[in-house]
Amino acid sequence: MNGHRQPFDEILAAVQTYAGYLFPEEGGALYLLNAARDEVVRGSQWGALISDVASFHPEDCWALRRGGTYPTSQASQGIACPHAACCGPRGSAFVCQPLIAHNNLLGLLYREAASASPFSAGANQLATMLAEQVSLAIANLELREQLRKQAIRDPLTGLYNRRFLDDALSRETARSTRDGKPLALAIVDIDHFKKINDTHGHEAGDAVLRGLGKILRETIRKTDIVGRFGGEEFLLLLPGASLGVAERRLHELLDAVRAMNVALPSGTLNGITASIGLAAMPLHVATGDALVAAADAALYQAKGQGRNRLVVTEKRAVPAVAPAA
Ligand code: GH3
Ligand code: MG
Ligand code: MG
Repeated sequence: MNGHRQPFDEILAAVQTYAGYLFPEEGGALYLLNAARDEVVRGSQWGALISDVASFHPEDCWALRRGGTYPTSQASQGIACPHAACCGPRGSAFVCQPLIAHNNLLGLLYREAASASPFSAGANQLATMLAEQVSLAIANLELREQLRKQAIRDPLTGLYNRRFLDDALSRETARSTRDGKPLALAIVDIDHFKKINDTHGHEAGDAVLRGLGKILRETIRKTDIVGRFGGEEFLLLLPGASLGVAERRLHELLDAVRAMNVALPSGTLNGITASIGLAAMPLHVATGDALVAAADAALYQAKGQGRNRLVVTEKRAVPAVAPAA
C-alpha cells in the first residue's frame, strides 16, 4: 500500500467514507506527511479526481510551504500548486488546506472541482472542520504511539528495554513449557567496556552501544526478541531455535562485533569484542529464572576464559521422572 504509517489507517478509512457525503460536488484527497517529512502520501480519496497524484514533495504545494490554506482568494488561484497542475486559471478549481496540530505539519486536505468557482461557503466551512478534526486525531495517535514506544524502548539503542524483556521472558518461557518448543536465551556483554569509556570518553561508549544495537537488530529474525538488559549487556531470546542453530547465529554475531567500526570525531574505533553466555530450555533448565541464571553463569565463564567467545552452559535439566535403576 501507500507509504503512510499504519496507525492512521482507521482515520484514513473514515475520511474516505465520509468525505464523499460531505463534498458530493467535489473530488478530493487526504495526504499525510511521511516520517522523513520529504513526501506527502495520499491515504484516502473521494469523488472524481482530475489531479490523480499519489504522492509528491511538500515543496510542491503552496499550502504546505506557507502553512495556510491555498489559494486564499479567487485572485490567487492563478498560480496553481505544482501537484494540482491540472487546475489552471480557466480550468477546474482546487483548494489545499494543511493539516496542522500543535504547530506541527501533518498533511494536506486537497479538494478540487470541475468548474472554476464551485466551492460553496458551506463546503469550505465543513472542510475547515474536517481538517481540524483529522489533524487532532492524527496528533493524538502520534502521541499515543510515541508514549508506547518510550515505555518499551531503550532510547540509546532503540532496542527493547528491561521492562519489556522481563515481560517477554515470562511470556516466552510459558509458551515454551506449554508447547514443548525449545527456547534459547543469550546474554551478550561487551568486553572491557569500562576501558572504552575511560580511554575514549562516555560519548564513544554510547556510540559503541548504538553500533552493537544496530548489529543485533540486523542479526535477529522476526520471531526473535532482543533488548538492552542494562549497561552494556544485551539479551537475546530465540524462540524455537535449537541449541545448534542458536550457537551458529551467535558465532556470526561475535564475528560481526569483531568487524565493527565505530566512527568517532577522533577517528574510527575498532577491535571491539563481546562475550556471550547461552542456555536453552528444556535442554538445560526448566524455568525462566533458571534460564537467565544459567546464561549469566555461562557468560561469567566466558569472561574467565579470556572473553571474546561464546560459552554454552554445562547445566543439564533434571529429568522430571527419574530413570529406572
Ligand atoms: P568485562 O569485560 O568484564 O565485561 O568488563 P567491562 O569493563 O565491560 O565491565 P564493567 O561491568 O566493569 O563495566 C561496565 C561499564 O559500562 C561501566 C559503566 O560505566 C558502563 N556503562 C553502563 N551503561 C552505560 C551507558 O549507557 N553508556 C556508557 N558510555 N557507558 C555505560
Ligand atoms: Mg562488559
Ligand atoms: Mg557487564
